[in-house]
Amino acid sequence: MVRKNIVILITRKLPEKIEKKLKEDFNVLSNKTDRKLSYNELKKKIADVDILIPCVSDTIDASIIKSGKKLRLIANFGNGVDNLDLVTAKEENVLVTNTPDVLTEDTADLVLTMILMISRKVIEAQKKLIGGKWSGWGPSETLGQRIKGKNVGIIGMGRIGRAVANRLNILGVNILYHNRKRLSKTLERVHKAKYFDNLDLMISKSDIISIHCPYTPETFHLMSKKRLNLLKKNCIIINTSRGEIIDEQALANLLFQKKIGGAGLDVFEHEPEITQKLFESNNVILLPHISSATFESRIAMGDRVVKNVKSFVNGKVPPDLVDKQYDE
Ligand code: 8YV
Repeated sequence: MVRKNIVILITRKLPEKIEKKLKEDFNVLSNKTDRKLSYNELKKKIADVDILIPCVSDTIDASIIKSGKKLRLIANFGNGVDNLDLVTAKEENVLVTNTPDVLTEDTADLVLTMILMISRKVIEAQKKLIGGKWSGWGPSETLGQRIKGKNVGIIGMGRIGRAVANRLNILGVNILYHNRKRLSKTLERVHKAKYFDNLDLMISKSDIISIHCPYTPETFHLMSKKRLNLLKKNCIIINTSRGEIIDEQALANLLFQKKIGGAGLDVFEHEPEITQKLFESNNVILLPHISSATFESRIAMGDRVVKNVKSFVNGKVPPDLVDKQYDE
């Protein structure tokens, strides 16, 4: 159904195929250069917009939402919604949708990649070789850690946490998990996962920790300086969720002083800024927020956005209404 009176603002350049689908039916304001809109640009542009399609790089706060006098739907291109002021959206009768499910497997793949690479010090080993510092095989050269039999603590056992557990089960590790709600007995059996109500206890037992909870006011610095000090000497910490969940400065200090085994970080507390000490630490993988960066995932995320927009315009409840989620 063509509804050219409906104005949609897409803040970043989405896959061509996705933008085309929206342009066929609606009046779309797109961002051809993909340059991130400044706060003021966004505030100005949103004035005549009915539907906003933002990304994780846009902060949609109360003032922006209130500037959207006609705004009725925020169809986030992404799973996490910490970039949006959900309370104000609700107060202003603006519905919010996201793109769950479709980036789960790709994110879990990246987690596994980092766990394996860090455990076996792949980056360090390659640096040595490329840097011309390899003088040949030695019995104690670049020794890593065996994965099999290790304890992996998963914080947040929602879709992504469980997809990570599935992959790790094949490697013969022990899965420990902490979650707001305990999983059903059946799911615990499927994932061979042991529940820890006490996060500190789980952390102190884990050889590897992977973070998969959403960023909310409750999870800000969940991995505080105090908690980070509970990590085992060789512990590896992986974060593909949100940087704000870890006290980045405290983590960087531990890594720099070699008090833990390593870290794989795809997200940072003040993106795109990164704590300098992380660059100077050994056995870290630092990635520019690429956990869902596959062609397949971006198209699937876009399709989810289109579905949410179209059902909203057709007067139906959008399938990925955020209000109905977040109870895992
Ligand atoms: C996406 C993410 O790339 O979906 C999320 O929550 O963090 C990322 O993997 C990003 O959100 C796109 O807006």
